[in-house]
Amino acid sequence: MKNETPPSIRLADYKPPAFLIDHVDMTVRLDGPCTQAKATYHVRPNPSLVHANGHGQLVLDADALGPVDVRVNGAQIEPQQDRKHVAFTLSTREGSKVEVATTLDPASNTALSGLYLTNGVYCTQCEAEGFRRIVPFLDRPDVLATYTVTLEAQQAACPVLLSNGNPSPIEALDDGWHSITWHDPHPKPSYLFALVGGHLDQVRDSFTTRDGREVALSIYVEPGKAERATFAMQALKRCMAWDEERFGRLYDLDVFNIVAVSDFNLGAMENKGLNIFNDKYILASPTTATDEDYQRIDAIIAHEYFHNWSGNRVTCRDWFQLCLKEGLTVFRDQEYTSDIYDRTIKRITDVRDLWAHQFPEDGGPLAHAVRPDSYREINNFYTATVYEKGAEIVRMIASWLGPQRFRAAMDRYFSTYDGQAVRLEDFLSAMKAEAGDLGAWPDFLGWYTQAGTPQVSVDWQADTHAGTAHLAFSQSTSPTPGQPDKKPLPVPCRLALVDEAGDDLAISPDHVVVQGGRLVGDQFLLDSAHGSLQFTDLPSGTVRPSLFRDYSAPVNHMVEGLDDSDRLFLAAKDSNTFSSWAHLQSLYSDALQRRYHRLTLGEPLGDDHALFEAMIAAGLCCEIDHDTDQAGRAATITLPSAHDLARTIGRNIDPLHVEEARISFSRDLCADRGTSVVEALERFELEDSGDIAPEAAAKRSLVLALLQHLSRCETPDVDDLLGRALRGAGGMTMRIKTLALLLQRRSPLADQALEAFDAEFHDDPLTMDKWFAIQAMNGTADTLVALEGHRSYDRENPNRVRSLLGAFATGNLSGFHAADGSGYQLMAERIGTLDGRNPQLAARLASAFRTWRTMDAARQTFAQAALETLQSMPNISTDLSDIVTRMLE
Ligand code: 0A1
Ligand code: ZN
Repeated sequence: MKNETPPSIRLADYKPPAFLIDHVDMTVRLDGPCTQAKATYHVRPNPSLVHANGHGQLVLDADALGPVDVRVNGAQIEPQQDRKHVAFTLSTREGSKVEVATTLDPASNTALSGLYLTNGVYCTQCEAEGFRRIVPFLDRPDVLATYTVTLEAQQAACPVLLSNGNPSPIEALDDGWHSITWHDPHPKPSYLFALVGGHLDQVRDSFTTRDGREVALSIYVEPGKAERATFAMQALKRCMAWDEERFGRLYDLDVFNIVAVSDFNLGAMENKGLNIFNDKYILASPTTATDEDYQRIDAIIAHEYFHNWSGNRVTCRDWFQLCLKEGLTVFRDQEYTSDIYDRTIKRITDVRDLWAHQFPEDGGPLAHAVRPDSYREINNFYTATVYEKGAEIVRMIASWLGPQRFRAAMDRYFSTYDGQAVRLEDFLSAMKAEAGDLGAWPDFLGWYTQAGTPQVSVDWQADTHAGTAHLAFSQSTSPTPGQPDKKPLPVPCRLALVDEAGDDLAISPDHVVVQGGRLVGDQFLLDSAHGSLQFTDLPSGTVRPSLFRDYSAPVNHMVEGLDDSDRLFLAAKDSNTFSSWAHLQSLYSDALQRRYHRLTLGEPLGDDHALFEAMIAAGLCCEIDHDTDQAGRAATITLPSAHDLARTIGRNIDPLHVEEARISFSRDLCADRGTSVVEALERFELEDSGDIAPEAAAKRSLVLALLQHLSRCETPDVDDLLGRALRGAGGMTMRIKTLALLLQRRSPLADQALEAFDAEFHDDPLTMDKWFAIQAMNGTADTLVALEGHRSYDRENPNRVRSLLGAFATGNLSGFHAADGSGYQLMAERIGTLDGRNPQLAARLASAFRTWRTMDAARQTFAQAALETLQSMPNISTDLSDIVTRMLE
């Protein structure tokens, strides 16, 4: 049977709704398979449209609903109903009261969109189009209504009943039932609706806003897990204070609730006043959570909280504008984490993530603009491009404006569009309005509408005798699906000229000739295909350029005219710590690529002695154990990831050689400078306090970065060292990471350590996810099959599935891309099965295939076969078919 490709929805076809719904009165009776949802809508014709005949069609969205009872102004009617719509005629002369009622079975909703049951708790997920799976509605973000929601349930089954807004007192009903009414005074789109009902433990606190309003804060977790939510509560209070201070944003309800659930398709959801979280991003204790887990909890709590303004108070007109809320909110959460942790490390981590996830997306078959102009399934656009590249664009705008102007522009944006559903153009117009004397406003919209990563080539030439230097820039972007022709974008390059002492030279505008762009402060804005800076009157001595400081634009840049010794100099001396990290990374990347190509040709790997020296100097110099910048040193000696290396190689890839290039580099580093590495480690005594404070975490990151290199040595004493580090682990970070290293080097100590972990944590699913993940990342398809039979595995829980199948497909280059096609085949089988149950999850897992055309020919044949098998499944979901089709096009 031939599958039909779902029709595309196009931005150009946007039409305002014919009717508006101002208020929703809703009653949900939570009663297992007989759950009832009833809603009354206060509907009026959209006054901004001309309604000719006195009546029009109200077409409500619906999805997977049974029969719907509809009444208009009290009278029952027979609507036209198909799988996706409920339609009927309404007066356009006056408002109408529309009542709808349906019966639902939340337990059978395995797609986790709409109203579903997770571990016995009723919960909802309505973004992007889940509300229509509860009741028929104008389920689009430009229909904003206030909501009054009454929840009824048996007191014994659902002592906790939550929805958006502020609560009225709970009321006892007959027969052990009770009810509560929540009222949300802030008009909101339906995707921000939420309800929760069940047995949950509560962690309480409070926050007083700057204007003196007391907000009751609660985090609800599954029974017995409250202790693990204390960090999350601290994080919540911290980010509420930060948003007041940094962006002047205050909270606007009497209560703020967070609920942690164990079945959730993504990270968390910003429903108004009732954030619902994947419990992975709430629950933490030092014995079960890693340093990264803690930081991610901080970041995600902040992200969802910040949406209260960037997303909820000012929302999106349509789903094409998704990055209006997501890119902006990621930028805000990045700024927050930079302030509370370490700004440079945060920038390095974010840039590494961008390179690892967004660059491959932008360079492959799933490439799309940050604001796409069409989509088949919106769920597939919650991507690194919309989120992370979207945040990079906001970062460019913020740094173009500078802190004061940007803050004024954000204030303007929030006050102008409060309570409205708007477009990116509106955001940009607020930014532009505060640009003051900065000159012509750059075409930042181009960054949102054009897909693909710009390649920027820079050529550096200096004449020391003449005291002149020349920087020539050119930019181009390769075609992406549906966008063959690309235009130049405004690319801000923050730069400095660095003298022999490592100091930045003061650049006087009188001594620079600028072409193809503008120089404003330390930013050169390249806004043409080609541009240049000609410097004169430079002081004597060697001068070198430091470019794209703090990664000032999300581009792939190559610099000609700087040799290895120049880059080593800059790595050691550049005063911009991000750039000095980036110089070393570019040297590692070149060395790894060289090794890769030699491996494919069977040639000797060569010598990277000078680079090893630099690495040791930067990463391990004196007093390392008392150094305050241990996290910086760890980042400095960490190699580009295998995926990043594969991306830079680009085509005809043999993943085994990619991995071997990295392994051999660490092995040779240890052969060359192993004594220094071991000595440095010995100074730490390998005792880990397990303390979660940032300084302790920084020390762990450095120890682990060193151990990562050492673990590639074949000498058996490395097993002892890793064994000692494992035994000395005071918390989960050292424990899981050293265990992963033992596993990676197939150490005889690994099995025993895995067993001990299993014995201790087998009934703690979130912690076991780590145990599954490290094995998935270091095993084969057979390993996965064996692990699927483990007592702690659950094929129906998204976190479990991601920890096993997701970790394998995205964290195990040679396993997923195995030469015999076994990785592809197993993944395709599992994705196919999963699709019937949870299409969003299946589609997300399938996107791991996106690099398939960069592999060697034999692997491509296997990958194509796997994808075609999926594509020909008779009942393939829209979600999965959209992803697979785009990958095969
Ligand atoms: N808006 C949320 C992300 C999110 C989107 C869709 C979901 O279900 C399909 C769930 C969460 C955020 O940015 O955090
Ligand atoms: Zn978000």
